[in-house]
Amino acid sequence: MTIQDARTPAADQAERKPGWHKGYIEGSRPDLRVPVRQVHLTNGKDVTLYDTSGPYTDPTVDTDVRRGLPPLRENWIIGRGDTEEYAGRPVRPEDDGIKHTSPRGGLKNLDAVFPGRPRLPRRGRDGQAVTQLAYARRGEITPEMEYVAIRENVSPEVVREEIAAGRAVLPANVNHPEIEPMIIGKRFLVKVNANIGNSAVTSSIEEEVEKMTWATKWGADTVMDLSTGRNIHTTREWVLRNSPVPIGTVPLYQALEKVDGKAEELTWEIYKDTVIEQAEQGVDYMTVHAGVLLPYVPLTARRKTGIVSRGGSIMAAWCLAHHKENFLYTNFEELCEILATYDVTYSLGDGLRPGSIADANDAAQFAELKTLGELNTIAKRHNVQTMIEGPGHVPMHKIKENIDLQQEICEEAPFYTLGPLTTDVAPAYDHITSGIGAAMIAWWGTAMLCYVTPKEHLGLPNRDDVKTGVITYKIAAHAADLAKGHPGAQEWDDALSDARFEFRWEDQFNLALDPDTAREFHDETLPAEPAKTAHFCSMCGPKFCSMKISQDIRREHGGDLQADQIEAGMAEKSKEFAAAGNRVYLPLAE
Ligand code: IRN
Ligand code: FE2
Repeated sequence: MTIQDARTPAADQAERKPGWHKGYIEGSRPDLRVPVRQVHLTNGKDVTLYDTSGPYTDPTVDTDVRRGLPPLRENWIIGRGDTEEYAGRPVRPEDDGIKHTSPRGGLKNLDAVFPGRPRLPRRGRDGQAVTQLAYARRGEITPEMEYVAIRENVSPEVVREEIAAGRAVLPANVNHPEIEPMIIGKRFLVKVNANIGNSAVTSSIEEEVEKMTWATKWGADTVMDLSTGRNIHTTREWVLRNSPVPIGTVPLYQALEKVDGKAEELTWEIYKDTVIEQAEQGVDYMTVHAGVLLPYVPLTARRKTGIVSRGGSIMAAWCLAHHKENFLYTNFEELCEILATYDVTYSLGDGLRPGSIADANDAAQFAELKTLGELNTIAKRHNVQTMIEGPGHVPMHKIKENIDLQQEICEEAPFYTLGPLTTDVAPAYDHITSGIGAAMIAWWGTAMLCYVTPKEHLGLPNRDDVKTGVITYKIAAHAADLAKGHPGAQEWDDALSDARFEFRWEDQFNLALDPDTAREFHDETLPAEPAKTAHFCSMCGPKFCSMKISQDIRREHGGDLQADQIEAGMAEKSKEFAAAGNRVYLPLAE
């Protein structure tokens, strides 16, 4: 495997400074280059890590948020010859149905923002399904499939099979050519989604794009834009044109804005228009709360915390106001046809997920899951890629039942869960209460984890909360990858352990999920530069360090030690220890 180096100039490459840089693994065609994070260790070895940061970390790519990212997949999409450009429906500030206050968003601004990109939307020719699922079922390995195969270290045929069987999804709207393809399925690395948005006031393109790139910098595999309020269309356009990862949305939120927040005024037509508007823009997957059925609503009456899903409560309110069945359910087939022509992936929403430990695994939750199973079958009939959303708040002993039931009812479609939070008693620490549940459920087969930040239940996450949420979930995901034995997962741990054992501090930092914080913590107590190569850390001090003692023994007695030699070495160390006063912690000055 050859990895192209993105650094310039060439002289720098020869120098091989420790640290890391962006590299690319080339596939079967020159325009298929899979990004990786190449960590250069001080011992001359390289470690190759999965990279979600996009062209922003490639110094040879001149990124400009006002131009958008290069349309990486454009030639692949056009080359298939099954999509066409069409006039679409321009969304102007006056007719997107949302009351704007200045500065106005909409198409006018977009023309100014992305001048080089006349954006006539594409869709499947004659309404045909242009989905990765349709191709996989026909036996075709698309460039997108080859791309994720390289990323995941598996064969392209495995990717095709998993997609064809509906066990994996490759979210990639034909109108979102900028993304670096990724795959969600239990045979692959566990993925993490970060939610952004919720800002009432759109600040600037730079700030909106920054929220998304901040999450992908720390490892978010997808980002959901849950923005509400004014300039929603423009904000989403900025995010889409600059995102290297698939973007998800909940179209119901924007539809609700169009009727001034009055759920009972929602109609299928308004909803459908919103979905088409977002599909034209390039949204890769959409949460659809079609499983919240009228007869299920009373099942939540005696719950401790009722309906906690935003989308779920909107649809429940609509159902009760009209005493009619959920219009997302009754129009589901038509919705499938729309999604198939853009290759938008379903994320079937869990509108009745439990919002407390007491409500976990109750009748309402599992009734909805059964309906999601039916909808999954219908979606597949229309060649629409589908994943299933899951809870929520679930105590540890009730987690396994969730994934087992979902896998059975939904024919192994990828499960995408929000945590679950394993206890309700730790507001401000719900990234941890949920990280525990996330690690467990991912180990048992959940394909993607929706992050929870420390601000869950309390307020809007800031920059630090987003980072903490993503890192917490990367830990849960990687712990599951290890337990599942994903090819290559343990190499990362082994490289870090070696660096730790050999006191290669810089290598430890560069291999860490969060190098900045690791370095900062180390520097708090041992700031001097030589300390980074010193054979101790401040935890044990220079005279007492288990790793150092083991190394000393090895050095003195050679690598392959017999039991009695180890015994002897330990006895010697014991003597040294006693001579130094039998103190576990020695002051550094000694
Ligand atoms: C993930 C799993 N279950 C729910 N989610 C996420 O919650 C979903 O992907 C979306 O980001 C958000 C939707 O919340 P409501 O509308 O269900 O509360
Ligand atoms: Fe909650």
